[in-house]
Amino acid sequence: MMIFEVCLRGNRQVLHTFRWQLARSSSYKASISRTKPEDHTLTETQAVPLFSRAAIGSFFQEQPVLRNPFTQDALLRAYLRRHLALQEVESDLRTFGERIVSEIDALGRQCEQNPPRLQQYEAWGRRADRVITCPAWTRMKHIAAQEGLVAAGYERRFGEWSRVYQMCKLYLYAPSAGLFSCPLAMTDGAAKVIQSLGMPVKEAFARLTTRDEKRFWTSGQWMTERMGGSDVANGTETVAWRQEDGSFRLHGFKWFTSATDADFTLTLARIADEDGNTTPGTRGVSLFCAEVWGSDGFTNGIEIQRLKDKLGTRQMPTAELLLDGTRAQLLSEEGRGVASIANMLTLTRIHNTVSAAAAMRRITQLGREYSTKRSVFGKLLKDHPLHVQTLSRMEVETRAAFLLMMEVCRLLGREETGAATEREAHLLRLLTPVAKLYSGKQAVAVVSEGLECFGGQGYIEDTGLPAMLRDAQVLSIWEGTTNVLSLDVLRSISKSSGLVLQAFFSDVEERLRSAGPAVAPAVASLSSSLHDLAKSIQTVASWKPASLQLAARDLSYSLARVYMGVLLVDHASWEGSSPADVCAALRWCEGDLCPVVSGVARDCYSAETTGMDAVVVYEGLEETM
Ligand code: UCC
Repeated sequence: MMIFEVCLRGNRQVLHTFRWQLARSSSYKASISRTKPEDHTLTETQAVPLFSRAAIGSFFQEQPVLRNPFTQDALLRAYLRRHLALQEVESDLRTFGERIVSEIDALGRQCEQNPPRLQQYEAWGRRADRVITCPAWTRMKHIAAQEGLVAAGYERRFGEWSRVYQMCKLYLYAPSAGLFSCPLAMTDGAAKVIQSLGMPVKEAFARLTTRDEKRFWTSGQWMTERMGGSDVANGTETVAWRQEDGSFRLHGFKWFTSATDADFTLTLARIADEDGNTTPGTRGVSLFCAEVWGSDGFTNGIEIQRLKDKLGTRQMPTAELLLDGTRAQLLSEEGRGVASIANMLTLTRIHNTVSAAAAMRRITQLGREYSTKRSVFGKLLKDHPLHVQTLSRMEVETRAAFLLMMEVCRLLGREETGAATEREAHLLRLLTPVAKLYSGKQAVAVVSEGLECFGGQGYIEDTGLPAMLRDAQVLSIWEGTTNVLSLDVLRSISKSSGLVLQAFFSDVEERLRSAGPAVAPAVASLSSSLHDLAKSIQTVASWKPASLQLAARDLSYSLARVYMGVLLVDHASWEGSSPADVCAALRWCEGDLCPVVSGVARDCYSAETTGMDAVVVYEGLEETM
């Protein structure tokens, strides 16, 4: 925008420096162009009326508006029509969508703008260890209980579809939740663990799964220690000392504890024997639970060292904790800590997938809405085919992530109600890490692309858009990074002696057999990818672990892309599908579905390749050390 600086000189001295937009008024343009540079003199009457508005111009871009995320989501509504045509579910989600627009979204913004603080000491020196959160965060907790965002998964009002119903609510909620979705994920995971261990702490379970906002508890998940991170089994230093009453006192340092204001937590520690010795490795790790706060309002033997200064998720307190005699109860069998907390990981990884799909859906909805009101180069964005192509690519990614997320939730619901076949149980085990690792990456890419749809405004804090990207970035990190989850995919294959892959192939083949003619090119592409994938898997199956691990990420991506493609085809083949469903399936299958196939064909995972990678990465490192 061109701005002129003009000095006004009148009968008095120089008055002010004024700035105005050259382009605002054509009569102005004409008068300026007739004026020589040295004659830029205006009377005060001429300049001031313009200055009062013209300095910032009269054009204001209409901003994107959040509309009811349920009514705006054609695929979600179609999915429910197809699988769970219940008026009660639809009307609850519609009402909840309205609540998100009218109340929850603003609370989420308030959480972002008023991040938690740590009060370490009281004024007179006594340790306080209090996490001070904003009123909106507390309100989120009440809303979560009222809406049954955890409870719905345990009440099982819709039988095997209860998880689908619960996760649909969370999917609508997550992008407006100010990250309260995180404590809810861990609360759900803790309830699941307690249930799977035969309800050793009934009162805690009741509180974690209640709709009563006064009784509702959230849970933390303290797994990460300074040496740990991904390697929980070797990095856990916390020691548990047995007490006479059968409880334990924990001593250790937890390096990364999310939603530290939680009421309750699950955590890992090594039980010390009478001589104070502990067992190393995974066999030494046991699972405990503890209440975080005492009835006096002080912590249960916990010092909060500091709150983490994070890229995103700033709405939520994440802390370093010193456990200094924290009273805890043993939950798992001794030495079965990692295996027992795996149920929590399954749940939080599914929640992560829900949040990833939800972030994609929200940015795509906003970008689409904005395209109908932003005009550039003489027409609305929606009339620029290149822009629509970008939105379409975002939409296709979102649909693929959504369908995979729903499938995992459907399988979880079937498993929990005893309805799952053996094949479905295997699929749930395989698809949980596949969905988490792939959707986490997709969310970062789609949200980043989405920010571009708003041009420079996508980079401006008070639009709320940058926070979406910051918060998306964590989705590929916590609950297992992409590589750790790729290794979990290998773990699921080896632990099941390949049965998870058999389940995958038979399910995919079955779905492709019932695909409709409208998606024939997609089916052809999927069939040929499936054939190549099977051959590649046969090849890598005989490899040594090191090469197998090198192929793990590409293999996981291939499983994700093929399965997403199959779900898109399956949905598009339903008699109630829309033209958009068909186009999305066709578009998805135009891409490279199986990166591992070309990797195997080009011998990318051999020992020599490892050498090549190291050469590329470490050139010059010595000079800088
Ligand atoms: O990051 C964190 C932030 C919390 C915020 C939560 C937000 C949630 C999302 C919200 C959305 C808004 S908390 C920290 C997260 N940390 C991790 O996720 C750890 C990542 N590391 C791994 O997953 C590793 O692979 C480990 C810890 C599981 C590796 O442990 P081990 O002991 O070395 O591995 P093993 O020996 O293979 O497994 C030990 C046992 C085995 O069982 P058994 O003994 O019966 O054979 C495994 O089969 O654990 C079992 N196991 C599993 N079972 C391991 N992984 C799994 C699994 N995924 N499913 C079932």
